[in-house]
Amino acid sequence: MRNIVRRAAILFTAIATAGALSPALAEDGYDLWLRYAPLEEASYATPRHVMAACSDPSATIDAALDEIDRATQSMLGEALPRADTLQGGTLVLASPECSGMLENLPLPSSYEVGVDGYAIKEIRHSGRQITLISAQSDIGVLYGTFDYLQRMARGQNFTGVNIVSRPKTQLRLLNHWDNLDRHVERGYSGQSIWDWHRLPGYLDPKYTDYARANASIGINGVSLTNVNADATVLTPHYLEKVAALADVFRPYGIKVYLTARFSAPMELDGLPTADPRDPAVQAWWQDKANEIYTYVPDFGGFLVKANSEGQPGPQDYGRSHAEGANMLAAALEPHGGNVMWRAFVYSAEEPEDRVKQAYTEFVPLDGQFADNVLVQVKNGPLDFQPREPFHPLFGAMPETPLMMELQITKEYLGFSTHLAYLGTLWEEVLSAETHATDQRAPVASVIDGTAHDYEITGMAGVANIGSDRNWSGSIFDQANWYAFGRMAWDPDASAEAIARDWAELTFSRAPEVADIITGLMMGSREAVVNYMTPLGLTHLMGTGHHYGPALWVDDLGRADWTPYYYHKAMKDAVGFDRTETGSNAVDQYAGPVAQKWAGQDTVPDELLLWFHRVGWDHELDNGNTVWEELVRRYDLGVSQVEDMQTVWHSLEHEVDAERFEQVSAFLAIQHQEAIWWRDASIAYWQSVNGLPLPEDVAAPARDLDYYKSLSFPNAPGQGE
Ligand code: BDP
Repeated sequence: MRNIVRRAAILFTAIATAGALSPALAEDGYDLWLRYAPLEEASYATPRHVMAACSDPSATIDAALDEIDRATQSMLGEALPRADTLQGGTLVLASPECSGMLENLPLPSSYEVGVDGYAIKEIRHSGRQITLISAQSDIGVLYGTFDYLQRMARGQNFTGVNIVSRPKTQLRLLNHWDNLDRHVERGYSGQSIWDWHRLPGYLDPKYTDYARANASIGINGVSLTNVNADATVLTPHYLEKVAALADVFRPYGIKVYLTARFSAPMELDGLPTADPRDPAVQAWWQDKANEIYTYVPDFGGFLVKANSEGQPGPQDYGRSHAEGANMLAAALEPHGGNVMWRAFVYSAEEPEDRVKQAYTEFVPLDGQFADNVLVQVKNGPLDFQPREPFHPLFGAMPETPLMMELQITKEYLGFSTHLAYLGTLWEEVLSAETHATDQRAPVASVIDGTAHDYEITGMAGVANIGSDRNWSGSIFDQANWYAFGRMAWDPDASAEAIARDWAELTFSRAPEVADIITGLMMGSREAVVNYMTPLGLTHLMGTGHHYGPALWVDDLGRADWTPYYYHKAMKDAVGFDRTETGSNAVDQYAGPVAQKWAGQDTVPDELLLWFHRVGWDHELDNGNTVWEELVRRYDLGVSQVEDMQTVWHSLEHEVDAERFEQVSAFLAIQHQEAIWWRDASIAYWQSVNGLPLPEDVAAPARDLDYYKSLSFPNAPGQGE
């Protein structure tokens, strides 16, 4: 971070000495990373014409051609002319579906690109130099087109280009937690973009732009409704609306999915039970699936939250998750649909340790799920915290395809105002070694199916999209949507490379600007961890809305909803003992991982208080006591935000005023709230441990009672 501050200072001086630069045009963020900013020079083998290798292009090829028009118009000043015959310098789109116009084009094999990957190559064909975007399907061509245009927007030189890209997962989904009344659970960017009331009559053009944005990063599925589901969406009145959205998304390769409320047969048709073993219930779901497919012939399937946080499920009838999932799977199977059954469960009775529950409930079911079921597992065992270890289910269910669920919306990382790039959080989890097989087996290899030879694979991200003009509530939150798509396509992708691509597309391809923005993003999540939950602390947020610090709360409906449950701070010690002497949750990990994390001296400091209960005077490797280090990290978090502000301000003349001002204002909010977190946390810990602050450390601005007295009944995004 210091480095970036230095680089930013240099840039600032350079700009000041160069005199005033022309102010960038005002932008409101609507165009996302698809701004296609004008290119100053066109020295990179820019094509002169475009042509699809088919006389009767599909809607998907049309979408690709439209995108090329739009992008080249914007970047080059005029849209590439369409060619009818092959000429030198033509950009050609081709697939087995889009063929017939040109003989013998060298299409990539399905071994190279799978069903929806692509190749972008400069080749000689019939004596002419052309650039060929080709695939095994039209969707692959569309993905290749988006990649090509984004590379052009980043100023890439295409001479001799030879790119082959193949997604490593099959199902790449956004999960919207959107209610039918347009409230978005954990949404911080306005209302739901699905305007159910005006659908199907009015198709907001935004739906098409949403589909374009998703296709541009390879997302191929959208679950439209909240996991805390409303059965109403399964009624004909709503299915018509769902079908209208599916029609808009189809050319972009996006399937729709719905959340299925397990008790729907009772709620919609008065069945006396929703027991998955009851033939009438099974028949109800079969009929319902058949009906849905009459509206949406390529319907993707159901996403289900069952027996979790009060949602109905098979356990209400003494049946297992597998029995519940398999009943829905059987209804979808004739149509080719899938069930995504969530593993975010914790029992109604209070367990000894909530983070153990999913593993305890699901591992015994390994091998019992139908072939078209995926179990969808959050990245960590608790709940999308700023830092958690990876979920112990990854690597522990070799017979059951596991999808990873990430949270793009920042429920626990500062809503839409805190700048926190989540690419680094996801990379940390995906690259974590599970030791699930004898080979190297990072979590990514479980997700892409290679560790256990899964036949279906996928990744889901809880969307951060709403009706705000900039889609995600803040400009930098768009990067999290973008990074999710890129990592779902390639779970081994580098968070830094993704951040750089996004920064170039979203702000500027000038290397010094992109460098600075990338640096800002790369350190941002750790700053949040430092001022909110350092050293493996977790779940310290305000009750219900999860806004701001509430470390002191210890008396809610159930203990495992309270912050106190997670830190258990007392005069002599702090932290949750998850070793043998405590809940032994650490034992759910494979041997080498468990061993490392079970030792107070071998666990990384970042996870210390997640796995261990230690004295405040416990000494860390750097010589600090836990208390000294906690305080140091809070201060570090605050100063990291200050650095982010300095860095951002250095870009004032490089970024258009509208986006510059919004980011500046949000960083100021983040700074205030980082101080709030620091002060409230320190005030609380001191009330428990009675320890003095290390020398030269500022005391909290207010007393603990003040922080406790704050209340935010209208904080956005609240749950049910
Ligand atoms: C928690 C959210 C809650 C969700 C739940 C879930 O606070 O709103 O319903 O996760 O994933 O993080 O089901």
